Amino acid sequence: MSILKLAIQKKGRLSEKSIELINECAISFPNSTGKLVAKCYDFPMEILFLRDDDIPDYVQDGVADIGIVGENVAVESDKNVDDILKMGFGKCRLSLAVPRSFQYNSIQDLQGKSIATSYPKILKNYLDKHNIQAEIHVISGSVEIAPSIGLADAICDIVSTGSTLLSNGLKEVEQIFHSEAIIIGNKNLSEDKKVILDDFLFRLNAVRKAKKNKYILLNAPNASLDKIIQILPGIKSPTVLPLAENGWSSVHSVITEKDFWQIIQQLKEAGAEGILVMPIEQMID
Ligand code: PRT
Ligand code: ZN
Repeated sequence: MSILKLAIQKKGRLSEKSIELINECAISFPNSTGKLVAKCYDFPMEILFLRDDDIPDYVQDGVADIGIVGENVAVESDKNVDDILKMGFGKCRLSLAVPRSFQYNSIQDLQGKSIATSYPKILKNYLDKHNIQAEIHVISGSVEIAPSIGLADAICDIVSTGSTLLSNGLKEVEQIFHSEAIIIGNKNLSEDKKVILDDFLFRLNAVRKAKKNKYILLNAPNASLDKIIQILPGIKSPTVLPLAENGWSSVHSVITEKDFWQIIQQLKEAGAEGILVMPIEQMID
């Protein structure tokens, strides 16, 4: 019986969300800190806890079959692996930033300058595309302090809210790469492992789709039903059931989180009462 080996970040920004998603797929494992491997109780999968930078290498070599890692790390590592699925979390961007006093008008202003980064390959690729010759200083941490200690004129680093740049007197001038967590996979998975992977991906998709949607129940006077049904963009048409009280119905549907508040407001204006909104655990097509 095959076991699919999934590598996740041991400790860091992607760890918690990765574990949460696996658990939401009804897959559980002993989660004791300090462990390097955990066998899942109820699914033919083993979790390997690794430093994120090691994951692409291990997946390429087949030590792990699949891995959850930032696209920034996967692309920078330049390993021969498959991109399987974007996970929708761990979103960030890789940006160029310069000291606030730097008169920046265009990428041409970085011609001949020095840039500190932990992402030399992605940066070099971007600079080459724009015909910029710059000196790249590879440093592995605290890139944002490089300009203030005179190590570089600019930096290329991960930005999320921008507050790290701000507190180091830097301004973001170019966004060069957008990233989120992805699943990468070994290129030579056995047929057995592919079957397990498909099952895992099926569950993941159902969980992720469910997260984006809510189940909504409301009561409405029959006279308002047409209007209310038009507002609800459900998967199919909503379910309408008569209430014990004459002239009233209960309406059930699924709405996406995106337009949520706008739809609720419209429903209230159309006469809906007793609106209940509930999370959905899984959504299976
Ligand atoms: O120990 P290990 O090597 O496994 O972890 P790590 O320290 O290398 O990585 P970690 O946990 O910091 O990040 C893991 C992944 O999360 C990254 O590879 C990105 O894909 C993603 N991610 C999302 C981020 C951020 N957001 C982020 N904000 N990675 C890093 N940052 C850092 C950034 O380097 C900078 O120092 O946060 C700072 C900027 O944040 P803001 O909000 O101030 O802009
Ligand atoms: Zn790392």
